[in-house]
Amino acid sequence: MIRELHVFKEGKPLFQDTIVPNNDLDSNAVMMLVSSSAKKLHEWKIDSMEIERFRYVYMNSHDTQFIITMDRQSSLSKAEEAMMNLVSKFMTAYEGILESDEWKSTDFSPFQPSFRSIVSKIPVKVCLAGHGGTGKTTLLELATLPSQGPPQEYVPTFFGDKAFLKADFDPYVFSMFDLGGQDRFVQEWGKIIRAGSVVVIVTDSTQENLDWTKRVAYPVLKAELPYARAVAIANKQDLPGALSPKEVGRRLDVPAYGMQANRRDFRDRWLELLKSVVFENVDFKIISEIEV
Ligand SMILES: Nc1nc2c(ncn2[C@@H]2O[C@H](COP(=O)(O)OP(=O)(O)OP(=O)(O)O)[C@@H](O)[C@H]2O)c(=O)[nH]1
Ligand SMILES: [Mg+2]
Repeated sequence: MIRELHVFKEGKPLFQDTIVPNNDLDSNAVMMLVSSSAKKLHEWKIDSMEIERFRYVYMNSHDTQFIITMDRQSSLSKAEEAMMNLVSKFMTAYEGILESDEWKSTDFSPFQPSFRSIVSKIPVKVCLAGHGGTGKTTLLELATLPSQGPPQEYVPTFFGDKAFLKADFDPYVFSMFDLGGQDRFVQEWGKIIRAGSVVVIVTDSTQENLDWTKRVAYPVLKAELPYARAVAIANKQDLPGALSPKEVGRRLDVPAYGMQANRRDFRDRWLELLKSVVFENVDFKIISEIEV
């Protein structure tokens, strides 16, 4: 997932678009560092550096530095492709201006829609992880097949499934990966979740299931996606004895949100939660920082 674009020339910011801000780092200091490296690159060469859970992809063209901020683990090759695409669009529009002094007085903000349309082409990868029968496929269908209503029967998912989700998430489109949660499929998760930005840990809010999640799912997630964001779903809140979302969150060390995935009227809540996690407007946890 691409989060920001910064463009600099002679140390001056020409253009900036922040879709999801980076609140963890001192952005100005990072931009100074990255743009000074970008300046040394040959024309059309791309390089990148990683800091904590972010990756900065940068390029130099016409003595102008372009810097994309992305999630560290999302696809580098797709971000590089986006970079080539956006620099070529930028040059098509502004090459003449950059080659004279005119750039000093030019407003580059009309470039924003072009940048955002490039961002839209890379789906944000969201993974649904959890044990068999907790409600992952139910959640996937609740989000993506609203007219059918969520399924009521349990049909175990083999290996994994995937669906696109387009809603009020502009400029992002989500690619939802529904993992098979039976024990025999968990060893395959690594292949499926690569390049994920967000992991939704689905539980049925029972102690037994939380124990499984910590024992079986956590090691895979920590090994494969340490820099991804995680939230937990305390599903099946209607069943007697269900632990409260707060208690589920405490026991998993990941913020948990209550849900009843088999009920159509929970769709809005579910979509709103997904959106808030991607835009970082609710509490989440970075997987490597989970402490249980
Ligand atoms: N009572 C109750 N049942 C639910 C709820 N959410 C889902 N279910 C049911 O629980 C079962 C879960 O099925 P799935 O969503 O297919 O489970 P899954 O997590 O995809 O399982 P695997 O594919 O094996 O990993 C279905 O029968 C759902 O109808 C809920 O909030 N309350
Ligand atoms: Mg399933």
